[in-house]
Amino acid sequence: MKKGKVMLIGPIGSGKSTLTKRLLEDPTPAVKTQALNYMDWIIDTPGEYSENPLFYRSLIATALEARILLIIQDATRHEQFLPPNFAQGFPLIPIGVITKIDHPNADLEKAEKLLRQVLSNHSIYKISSITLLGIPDLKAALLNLI
Ligand SMILES: Nc1nc2c(ncn2[C@@H]2O[C@H](COP(=O)(O)OP(=O)(O)O)[C@@H](O)[C@H]2O)c(=O)[nH]1
Ligand SMILES: [Mg+2]
Repeated sequence: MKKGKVMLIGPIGSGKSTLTKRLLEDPTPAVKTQALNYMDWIIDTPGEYSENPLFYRSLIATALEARILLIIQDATRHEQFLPPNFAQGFPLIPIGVITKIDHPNADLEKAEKLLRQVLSNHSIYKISSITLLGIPDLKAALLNLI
């Protein structure tokens, strides 16, 4: 029996919807929406919710249905929108994911540093939704926890 869902948070364009498709092995392309998207055991949240503190209340309300908080960091981005230790505000298991590790501009060291600011010492997975590197490991870990 599943005890809760996996809620993805992260800025616009960080790869949340594409990762959702890969985890669910859904071959259809990810489309941009500004609404919460419930797909099987995953809740994909709009990037606006992570970029604008006015939406944090929505994230916290949505978290009631979740067990895992998956915090997405794009390996090609050099900024962190979320405030320090943001994960601590949620009664969920926080897990970090660095996306786009296949990208020529990926800076994994920088991405990990940015992610640690919000996640402290919790687990971080590194994945590519293009080459699928790291996806099976992440999926297995998540299914084991929910
Ligand atoms: N190179 C590369 N591009 C990716 C990866 N994941 C997503 N993208 C691209 O990044 C853009 C934003 O992805 P999307 O999943 O819509 O991000 P979201 O706004 O967080 O849902 C799209 O053009 C994707 O094709 C990845 O692992 N590697
Ligand atoms: Mg999306």
